[in-house]
Amino acid sequence: MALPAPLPPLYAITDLGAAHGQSHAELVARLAAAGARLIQVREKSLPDGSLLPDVIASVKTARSAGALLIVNDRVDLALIAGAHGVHLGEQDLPAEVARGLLGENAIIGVSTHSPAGALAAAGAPVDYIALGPIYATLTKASERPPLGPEALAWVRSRTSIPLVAIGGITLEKVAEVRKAGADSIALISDLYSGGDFEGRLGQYLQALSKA
Ligand code: 3NM
Repeated sequence: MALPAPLPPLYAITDLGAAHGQSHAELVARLAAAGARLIQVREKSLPDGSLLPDVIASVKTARSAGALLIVNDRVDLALIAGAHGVHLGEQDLPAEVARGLLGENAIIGVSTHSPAGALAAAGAPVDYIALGPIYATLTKASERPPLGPEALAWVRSRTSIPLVAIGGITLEKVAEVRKAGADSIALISDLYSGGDFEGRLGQYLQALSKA
């Protein structure tokens, strides 16, 4: 497992909806230049064949900028592109299977949606566990109620595995989720919604350096 310790405190996720015609790779380049060291390419719509060249370019860009590039859901694309790792949702391949395909050096993360689920996932061959939604989010259509930072704290007190907080995180919540035990915070809407995501990312890095 090739996850740096500690996990970079900011986990930036690409969103083509916010990209105004840019590719994932262009977003990755801008996120990395602004200081992101852990970046996920998240693409829920495009078919594999269309996405592949963009993932390959994203990996190349991230590598040359010294950032880690994680592919959401698609283990095959991560493997072909030589990504640093993959982030698995509940409907994706099991972590054991992804580990078998990607090897010991790959970074494998999983989404979990309850404190008990997060704790159970800590027994799988994964490098980090994402828990969410911590707060209400419009980015991911789901019936799930927000778990609150106390869910993070519950998991933190029971396992030392790196924890990523996701869902509805804003700049104002940084101190709270860090205090609850999040090693890293994953961001989509609050990064892009104001239009100047590089500036926003800088604000996050500054807030995280103190929290
Ligand atoms: N996964 P935003 S919440 C992609 O609960 C994703 O697992 C979640 O986006 C989970 O920062 C979420 O805009 C959306 O809330 C995160």
